[in-house]
Amino acid sequence: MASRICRLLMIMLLASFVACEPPGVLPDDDNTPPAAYLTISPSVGDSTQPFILSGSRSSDAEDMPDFLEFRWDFNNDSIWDTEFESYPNKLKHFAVPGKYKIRMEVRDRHGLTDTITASATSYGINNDTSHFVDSRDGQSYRIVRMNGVWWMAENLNLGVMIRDTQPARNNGIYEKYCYQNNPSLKDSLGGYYTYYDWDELVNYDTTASWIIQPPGWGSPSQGLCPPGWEIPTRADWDSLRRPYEARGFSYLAVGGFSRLNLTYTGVHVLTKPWETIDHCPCNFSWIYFTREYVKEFYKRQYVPCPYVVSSSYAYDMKLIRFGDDSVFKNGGALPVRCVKMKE
Ligand SMILES: [Ca+2]
Ligand SMILES: [Ca+2]
Ligand SMILES: [Ca+2]
Repeated sequence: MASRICRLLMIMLLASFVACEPPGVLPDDDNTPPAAYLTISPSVGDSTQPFILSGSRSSDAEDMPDFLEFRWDFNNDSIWDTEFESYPNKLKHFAVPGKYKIRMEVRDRHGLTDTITASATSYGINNDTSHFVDSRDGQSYRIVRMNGVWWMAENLNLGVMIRDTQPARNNGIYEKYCYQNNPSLKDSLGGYYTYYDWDELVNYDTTASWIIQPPGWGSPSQGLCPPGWEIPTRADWDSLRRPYEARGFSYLAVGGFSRLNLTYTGVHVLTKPWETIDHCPCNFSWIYFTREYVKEFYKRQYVPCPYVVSSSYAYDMKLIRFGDDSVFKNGGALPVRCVKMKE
């Protein structure tokens, strides 16, 4: 009799367990693990940048997203750095520069889990900096190494200033223009060199170094750059830009962590007032000479036409043919950055 009562109690107890299970939840046997999905935005940033880590696109066949829980291992050392939480996002700073592998685990209501990793790169101030003295006139330039290439971190300032009503000439004198005919702005702006026939900048060298070459094949073109330095090619600008694209222009601009201090500038059109609206000396617009050739009709003959590299906005960097309206017709003057010749 006692054992019957006991069995009855057992059955009632089991029944109560079944009855207590919330409606809509499947028995464990039919449950499947969730699928982890992790995004990090941005994936590259500086050490002041908040990174958003988000598991919100994780899913589960049985559970609504709101029922999933997440925990985090911010340095992928297999030690969880948080408990399970229902909120799928984390905001994280990486104060020490480096590449971080982040691990996230998602758990459904039955305790099944899935993990995933993703990477974020945090960078700090570029300490690969130095100084360089131009042996021709003793001027010192700050230089920085970016992606293996040494760049001048100031605009070239070689030569004597001529007023902006006067074209540069092949007279054996290095000639430059200065913003508003004011040479005291060297520190921020340097010199401007005329494109008038491109010749002053290339120092009237119309010989072999200026023959048309496929991109990346051009022989070194010193032009007015210091000995051992050359006018950047498109490939140089690309190598500068691409690894840093996600960092935004602020990385390259004045005060940016690259210390390249790209500044300014716009184009100075000879005999016209300096542009102050679209091309103000400011941190958001700059145009520099670069060495890139396309054989095209220019000035009544087919010549290698150099391009200039420009940026106006955070992610925008483009090459413009100098004769385009956007750079103004009939020449003009532009600042120059030089890169160290590759060995
Ligand atoms: Ca599930
Ligand atoms: Ca950890
Ligand atoms: Ca000259």
